[in-house]
Amino acid sequence: MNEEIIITQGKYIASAVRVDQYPERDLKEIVFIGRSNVGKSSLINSLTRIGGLARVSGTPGKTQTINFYELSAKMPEEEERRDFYLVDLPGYGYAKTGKENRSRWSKFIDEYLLKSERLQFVCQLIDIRHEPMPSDVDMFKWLVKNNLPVLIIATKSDKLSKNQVQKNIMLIKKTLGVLDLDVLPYSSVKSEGRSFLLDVIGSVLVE
Ligand SMILES: Nc1nc2c(ncn2[C@@H]2O[C@H](COP(=O)(O)OP(=O)(O)OP(=O)(O)O)[C@@H](O)[C@H]2O)c(=O)[nH]1
Ligand SMILES: [Mg+2]
Repeated sequence: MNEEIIITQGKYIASAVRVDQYPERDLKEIVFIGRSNVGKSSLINSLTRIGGLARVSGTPGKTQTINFYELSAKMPEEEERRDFYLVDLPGYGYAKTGKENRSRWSKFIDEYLLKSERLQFVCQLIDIRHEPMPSDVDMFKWLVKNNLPVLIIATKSDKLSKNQVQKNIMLIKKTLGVLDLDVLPYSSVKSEGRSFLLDVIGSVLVE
């Protein structure tokens, strides 16, 4: 059985640091958030299977604006495509040019997260290899406090054994303080977790 949604197109559409720069179409949005270097841009590329769509770098702080990608999805048993936006955010917990820049980033990120009426849910990415950092915990609590639906994605799962993946998922739940939280292991290299995430996206697109 293959009832998966299929991404038929993906293109970069806009970069924004202000509300008037957000793209015009009234499409549903799914946003990716996480520390610098956690793998947000890589995940967007793996999901769309368009290499180089979002720029990936070994240097933290690559993404510095809110970047919108417009995707088209072919749903099972539907002829027409459904368009939506994936939104890539700058990483938190890192600033190349010091404190001032860091606070400006978080302000326009907060503004986006709190004001976008198109936002369906937030994927918060956490590196599966390490215990969540204080900035991860702060961000998670802030999202919950502001009633934003969150899916925790534990990235770079290919770097650990199956056993370690399970152990570290427990550690993530404990550190975030929610033991019955859903945490999705994800590997952009091996596409692990991709079908699950596409299913979740598919379900919000048909709502
Ligand atoms: N092994 C492995 N490496 C990954 C994976 N995802 C990302 N990486 C690597 O991690 C580094 C950072 O990836 P990015 O996707 O640029 O991270 P980002 O979160 O967008 O970073 P910023 O834009 O700086 O916030 C790159 O060297 C990627 O190749 C993964 O699933 N597995
Ligand atoms: Mg990035």
